[in-house]
Amino acid sequence: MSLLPILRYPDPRLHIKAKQITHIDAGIRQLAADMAETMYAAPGIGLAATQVDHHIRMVVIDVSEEKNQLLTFINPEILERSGECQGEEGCLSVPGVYETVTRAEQVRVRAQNLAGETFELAADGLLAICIQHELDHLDGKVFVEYLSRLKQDRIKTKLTKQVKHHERVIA
Ligand code: GNR
Ligand code: NI
Repeated sequence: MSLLPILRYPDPRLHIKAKQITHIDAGIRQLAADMAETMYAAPGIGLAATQVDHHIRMVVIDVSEEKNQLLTFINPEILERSGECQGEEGCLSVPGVYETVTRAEQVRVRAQNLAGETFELAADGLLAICIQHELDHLDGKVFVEYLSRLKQDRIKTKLTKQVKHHERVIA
C-alpha cells in the first residue's frame, strides 16, 4: 500500500479524459487499494484515478461516517439522473475551496467492481453528489468549471500563488 500524490488544479493533467478499463489485473487492484488509502488519509469521501495521474475509469468512494463502506467503481456510467439539488463541494485537487454546485438529486449508476462483476446502484444525497463529482473527474472536469469565469480565475491565481510561495519556502 502506498499514498499517491494528488494533482492540484490548475494542473492540465486534470483535464485528460480517462480511458475504459478492459482488463482488471493485479495493477488495477493495487491502484484501487492505493487510491482508497490516499482518500482515507487525505481525508476525503471520494477519489478518481485522474487525480492521481492515472487516466483510466476507476473511482473509489466512501461517504459513511465510520469509513467502513468503501465502494470501487470501474467504468461507471450514469444511467439516469433526476431532480436537482445544490450542495457545497470541495475537492482534494482544489484545496481550501468550497463552493455551491447544482447537481442531479438522484442518480442510477452502472459499474463493475474489482471482481469484474457488473452492478447497479441507486444513490441520493451525498453519495449521488460524490458520484457525479468523481465521474466528472474521469471526463477531465473539475467542479470549479461550474463556477463563473471570474471565480475560476481567482481560484487559479490563489492556488498558483500558494505553490510559488511553498516552492520559495522550501528552496
Ligand atoms: O472529499 C471530498 N468531499 C466532497 C464534498 C462535497 C462534494 C464532493 C466531494 S468529493 C471530495 C474528494 C474529491 O475531490 N474527489 O474527487
Ligand atoms: Ni474532486
